[in-house]
Amino acid sequence: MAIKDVIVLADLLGTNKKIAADIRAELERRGILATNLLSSPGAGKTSLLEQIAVRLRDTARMAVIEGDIETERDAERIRAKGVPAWQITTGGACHLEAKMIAKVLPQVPPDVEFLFIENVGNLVCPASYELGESLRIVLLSTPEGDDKPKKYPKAFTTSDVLVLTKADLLPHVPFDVEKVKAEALELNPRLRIFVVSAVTGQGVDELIAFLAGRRRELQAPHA
Ligand SMILES: Nc1nc2c(ncn2[C@@H]2O[C@H](COP(=O)(O)OP(=O)(O)O)[C@@H](O)[C@H]2O)c(=O)[nH]1
Ligand SMILES: [Mg+2]
Repeated sequence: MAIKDVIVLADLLGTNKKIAADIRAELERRGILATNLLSSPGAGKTSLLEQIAVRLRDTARMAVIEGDIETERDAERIRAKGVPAWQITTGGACHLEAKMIAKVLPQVPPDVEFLFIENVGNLVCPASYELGESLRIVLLSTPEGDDKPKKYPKAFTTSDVLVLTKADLLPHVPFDVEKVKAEALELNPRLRIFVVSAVTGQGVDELIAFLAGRRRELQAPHA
């Protein structure tokens, strides 16, 4: 990369970081836990959000911002579960940026408690762009293979939570859960790891309990 390109990229990331910091401060002040979901396409982000929606919607206010290159499809899936959702289409960009979130935020009702942001499916560039989230979740599905954390380290080193999805397929695919856990923790020892299935519902309640705990921490006075 030429030096001028490096400077432009550093500038872009710096501006993004500032906007993200403002969003984070505002959302945390309002007691909203914002979670950014990263994964390759098809790892099960929307399916997990659908599972969370049917469990949370009667007891808590949740909302979803969907990111995709094209189509309103994921937002429609979430709305079909009775949860408000806004679709951002990037028209080609491989990740969401904080300024895109800032545009949607005025539409998010003030009493929302959990705001989920589903990033564009991609394990690479979304890792470099903060969106103002308080929590970052990286998802890895069992059919993708157990070698991915070391191959795409930034998505794992910048996340707080690793969700291993499609656990119901474990009998059918070669995927060593213990190896993935060990390699992911080697990259990032503070990762919390959950094993879930959107088909059987395995692990979803545990993940929701963790998210609820993180939201309570947001509201607790800082020590
Ligand atoms: N067997 C199985 N399939 C799943 C699971 N979660 C998602 N899928 C399927 O994987 C495909 C992609 O899921 P989707 O949620 O759209 O992934 P996204 O692109 O990450 O949002 C769909 O065909 C889902 O039905 C799961 O836990 N088990
Ligand atoms: Mg999706």
